[in-house]
Amino acid sequence: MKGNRVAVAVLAVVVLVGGGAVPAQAGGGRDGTLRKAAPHGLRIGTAVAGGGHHLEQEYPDPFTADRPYRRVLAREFSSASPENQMKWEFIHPGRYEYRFGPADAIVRFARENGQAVRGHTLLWHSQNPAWLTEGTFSKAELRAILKDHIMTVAGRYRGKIHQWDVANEIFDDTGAYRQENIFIRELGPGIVADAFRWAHRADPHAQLFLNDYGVDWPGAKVDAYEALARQLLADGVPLHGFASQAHLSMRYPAPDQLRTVLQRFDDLGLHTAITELDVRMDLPEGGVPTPEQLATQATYYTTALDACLAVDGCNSFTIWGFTDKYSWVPHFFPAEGAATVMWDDFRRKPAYYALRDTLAAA
Ligand code: 9MR
Repeated sequence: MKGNRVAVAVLAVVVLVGGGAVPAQAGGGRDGTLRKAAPHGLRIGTAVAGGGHHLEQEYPDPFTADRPYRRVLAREFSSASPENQMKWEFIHPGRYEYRFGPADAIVRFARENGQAVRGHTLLWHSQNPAWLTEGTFSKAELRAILKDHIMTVAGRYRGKIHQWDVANEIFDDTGAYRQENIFIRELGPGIVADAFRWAHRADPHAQLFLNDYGVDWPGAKVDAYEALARQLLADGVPLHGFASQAHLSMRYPAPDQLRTVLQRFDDLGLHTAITELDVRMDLPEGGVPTPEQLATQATYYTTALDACLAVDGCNSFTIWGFTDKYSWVPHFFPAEGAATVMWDDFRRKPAYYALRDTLAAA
């Protein structure tokens, strides 16, 4: 899909040697953007900030209130992932009550700006409303509740969603089904296949994904996903993709095995994607990263991007927010931060330029 990278590199050299006026990195000049630099067929996305941890901050809703933020969002990205606005607790606050306004606004904005939307998420153990987790339901009721939710939410955005994270974080690190997931605990793991079937019925054009963190290297969790994917495909379940969220920390090595992981799912005929990339680091006293830290961070970002570029069916590359101003990281990892590609005022970090150059060269 993204062509033979060696051939592209050779072509670039030929252009340079030939002395032609064509810049070697067409999309990567000073005024380029990530979306313009990206090769055909690869969506470059970001989380669209709102809900979740933002609700506890003093600033107003980022997506609706911060105009410079919206400008960068429109300019730089060809895909948008509602950070919290499509999650159960946000979009389905009462058993018979849906709140679509904020998600509708993102879908409209995306359409106006030529952006795809990644729907996030339909089946997850976290950020579920109390009426669901604390209610008393029979198994039949619970099943009907999940089906109604998926048909209603995926149905509302039918034809407008590029990819849905249908099942999010369903395995723990040992590869066991997470028992915190109310649907899996009460109804058994077979509910995962049903969720995909319902999502496909609601929106036949959306690519339906498994999505998780901690799958950037081979191990029990990746094995569990591969086994599940094989089973779902063998059973004719509409599964179309596997995604690594890729929440990375510089406390651990760069994700140099991510390509191998993605390839395993590509080999099954699935799309792959990076869906929530960020790279957090321990901040020195004063809170400002050193130039060395920023350079290392850039290599983590490009290692993840290179993994996607190297795998044919990897068609979506999303960072989990583009500015530190709104990042979830410091609120969940108090000693770490600076995880995104732009400072609070949207000035670009080395990681931004590294991504753009890598895209332009691909
Ligand atoms: O960025 C999201 C933050 O605003 C929420 O408070 C948090 C609650 O769990 O969820 C964050 O997004 C998560 C995503 O939905 C799933 N993968 C992990 C992300 C980071 O926690």
